[in-house]
Formats: sequence, structure tokens, C-alpha cells
Amino acid sequence: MSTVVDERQPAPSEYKTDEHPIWCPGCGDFGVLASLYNVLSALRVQSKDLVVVSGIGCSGRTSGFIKSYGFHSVHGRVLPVALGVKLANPSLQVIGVGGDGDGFAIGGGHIPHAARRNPDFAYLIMDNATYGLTKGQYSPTSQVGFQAGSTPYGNIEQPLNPLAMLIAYGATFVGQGYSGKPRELTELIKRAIEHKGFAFVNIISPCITFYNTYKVIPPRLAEVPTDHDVTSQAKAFELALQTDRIALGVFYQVSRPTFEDGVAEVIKKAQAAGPPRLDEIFAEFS
Ligand SMILES: Cc1ncc(C[n+]2csc(CCOP(=O)(O)OP(=O)(O)O)c2C)c(N)n1
Ligand code: SF4
Ligand SMILES: [Mg+2]
Repeated sequence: MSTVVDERQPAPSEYKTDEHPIWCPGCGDFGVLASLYNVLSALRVQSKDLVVVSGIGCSGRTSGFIKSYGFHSVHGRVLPVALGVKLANPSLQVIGVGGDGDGFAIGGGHIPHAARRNPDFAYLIMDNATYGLTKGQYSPTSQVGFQAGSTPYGNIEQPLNPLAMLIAYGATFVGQGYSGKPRELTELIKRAIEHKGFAFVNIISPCITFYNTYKVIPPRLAEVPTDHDVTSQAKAFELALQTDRIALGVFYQVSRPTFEDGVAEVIKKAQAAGPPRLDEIFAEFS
């Protein structure tokens, strides 16, 4: 987190915009948005310092519901846009928000590079394991057997494991939350935003209309064990790869220099070296 925090604490409701969410009643995304309002208030983030970058999808509409600067970007391009904003003005509080389709399908190629670069912003995936906005096609996190318009005989593809993927790619903060547990989710998002570096949070956020998992998810939920060592990549993998339970909480958290800090160092060195000598460059090719 890098924002200069003002003294005044806005109430969670002050982050609401005049746009009313048009999500279906019961959509998990309401819970994520409510948690976000609470976190912004708890951290005293001022709207003028905040940029919410979202993808395309039901989840992508989130940037329109938070009083801040916002960028409802192109499908799958949350991460490069957020990285550009953060690089242009590192003092801004940047939050990336998108869906499982946006982040892991069309946008999947950006994830490893954001994770290894370690820019200082949080990326929240609202994972409903379907393409909600386009009427419930299967997504990279749909379970085998998921039946929908595009998979009338059931999904035959193995779902990917977002947590294991992000741990492998070198994200410095990896956690998982559930939209139906708002208190825990608020605490998790708060920790992600406070983390200095790239913080990834997979939020299970059911799509009540096209993939209603409200009955099957809760019995499988478990907290990350209190004695879990968040600095151990091996332990984080173990937790991410378990198949019987869905763990909620922080899986992995380590510290590494951020991309912005690295870029600032490079700029300093380049400025000290001065502009390149054109005559020397020409001499090389003459
Ligand atoms: C380049 C491009 N391809 C396809 C689409 C159509 N499209 C819009 S949203 C979406 C998928 C959204 O799924 P997800 O990211 O999981 O968001 P959700 O609606 O589930 O929150 C697709 C394929 C698009 N808008 N742009
Ligand atoms: S279609 Fe699904 S994801 Fe979209 S608003 Fe409705 S419940 Fe939510
Ligand atoms: Mg989705």
C-alpha cells in the first residue's frame, strides 16, 4: 500500500456511486463490493488517491460502483492497464478487479508477468467459475461435468488451480476468500491491499443465475490452519493442491522489491549516465 492516508475516515457508504449494481439478486459480487467498501473505509483511502481498474464481465462492472478514478478496461487487460497506472504515478492506490474468464482465459498471459514483476497493487478475481455476463459458458475454473449452453454434455476440461498458479509464478501475496463470509473477506482484502507488492486474491463469488454453487461450496470451506507458515512456498502449494477442502485465508506472503522501485532505480542510473552519444552510436555502424 502506498497511498498517503488522510486523517478523515470516510464511511463505507461514501464510496458508493450513483450507479446501482445491476447484478442479479443473490449474486456473490455484492458481498465482494460490500467488503471492498469496508476495507477502503478501514484504510482511510481517499477517493482522489484511488484507481480501480476492472475487466469485462459482471465482475468488471465493479469499477463503476466505487467512488474513485476508474478504468473499465478491455476484456482480459486489467493487469497491463493497472501496471501502467501504477508506473505513471506510484503514489496512487491501485486495485485490479475482474472475473475468472477475464483473468484466466483471455487475460491469462498477463498473470505470470505481473506476478514476477511484483508491482504494488492488489488483484481481486471474482471467481464464479463461469462467464456470467455472456450467459454462463464454462470458464477455466469450471468443474469437470459443468453443464451449460456451451457444454451441453458437460465440461470435459480440467479446471486450473489459480492459487497454485500464482504461487508458482512468484506472486508475493496469495490468498483466497468467499463472498458469503464478509467479515473474513474484508480482513483478507485489507491484508492484500496493505501488502507491498503484487497481491492476488481469488474470491469465490457464486453466480446464482448460471452456476449456483451456494449449496456445494460452504460445506467444503475451511480456514487456513493457524500454524500455517505463509512464508513457505512448499506449504502454500500443499494447501493450494488439497482437493477435499477449500481453504480460505492467506496462503503465501513474502517480501520482494517492487517493480516501481526497480524502475525508479533504472531511471536514476540512466539519468546519471546522461543521454547516449549519437556520434558513438553512428561510429558503431559506420
Ligand atoms: C475481446 C472480447 N472477447 C469476448 C468478449 C465477450 N465477453 C464479455 S464478458 C466475457 C466473459 C466474462 O467472464 P468473467 O470474466 O468470468 O466475468 P463474469 O461475468 O463471470 O463476472 C466475454 C467472453 C468481449 N467483451 N471482448
Ligand atoms: S449473471 Fe451471474 S455473475 Fe452476473 S450478475 Fe447475475 S448472478 Fe452475478
Ligand atoms: Mg466469471
